[in-house]
Amino acid sequence: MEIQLWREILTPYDLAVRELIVKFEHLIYEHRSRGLYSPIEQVTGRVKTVASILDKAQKKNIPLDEIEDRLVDIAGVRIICQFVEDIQKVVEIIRRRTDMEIIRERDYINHMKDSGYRSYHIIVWYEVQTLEGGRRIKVEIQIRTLAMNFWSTIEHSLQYKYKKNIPDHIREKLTNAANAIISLDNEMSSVRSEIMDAQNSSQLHSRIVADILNNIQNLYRIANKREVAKIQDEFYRIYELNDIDQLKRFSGELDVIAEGYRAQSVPSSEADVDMQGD
Ligand code: 0O2
Repeated sequence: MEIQLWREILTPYDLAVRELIVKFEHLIYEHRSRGLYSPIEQVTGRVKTVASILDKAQKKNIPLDEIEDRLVDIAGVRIICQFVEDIQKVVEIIRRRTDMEIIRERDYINHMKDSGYRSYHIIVWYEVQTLEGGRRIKVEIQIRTLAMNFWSTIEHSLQYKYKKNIPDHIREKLTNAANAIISLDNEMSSVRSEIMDAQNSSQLHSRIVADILNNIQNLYRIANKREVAKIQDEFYRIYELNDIDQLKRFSGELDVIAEGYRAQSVPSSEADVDMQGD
């Protein structure tokens, strides 16, 4: 058998994981920057350690030179959602993407494993560019709720501690906890729209405040300092009212003032540009 240079073998997997994290995080950003609720809450990823690869190959009787063909989770990305309903939304997003091709899906949400494990798994082909050209990499994407992730993280650590032979009394507690997680996710789903509204308005609030402060900062450079100080005092007064409609109104008025100053300062700068162009 050829000598296996693990660092070289794993480099494209590392690239795939890092690229996919950026792409899924960008989806969060796209949703939030448009004021939309993001079905993705967090994204993490990892390349399996060599020890874990060797363990799994041994357990599944996979010859070392077939590892890359037969192990599908050397590269793993985990997408965490707030609500069970979000999982299917993320699955749809992945199905629509053209930069990953689905090899297979496993629904451990509706078909919980005997251990109590719940998660949605999608194995995809994903292409990375390396010095040798394009390489198609298999990546396992696990999609689950925050609560499911909490359970599986704890259970995974216990599996590691007890070398997969978790004592019965602990197994029983884990089963109880898995049932509690189902109830917790169901309870959260029943107040999903209220929670989403609360989060959306909190994001909207932060965006309006950021816009106002940005306008004040810009005005500070071009407007009369006393007028800007008055605007800032007015902002703090309205902020304390804790009323989003008042903040929106103030932000709109400030936009008009800022636009007025911008309009005043444009002719000279445009003239500068025109002169430079001549
Ligand atoms: P690690 O350490 O997380 O990498 P397959 O050949 O694909 O049919 P496989 O790989 O066992 O067989 O597929 P499966 O069952 O879909 O599991 C893939 C991964 O899901 C596991 O990878 C775990 O990360 C997770 N998983 C599956 N079952 C359980 C479970 O009962 N508890 C926990 N905590 N996680 C689970 P690895 O390589 O086993 O582990």
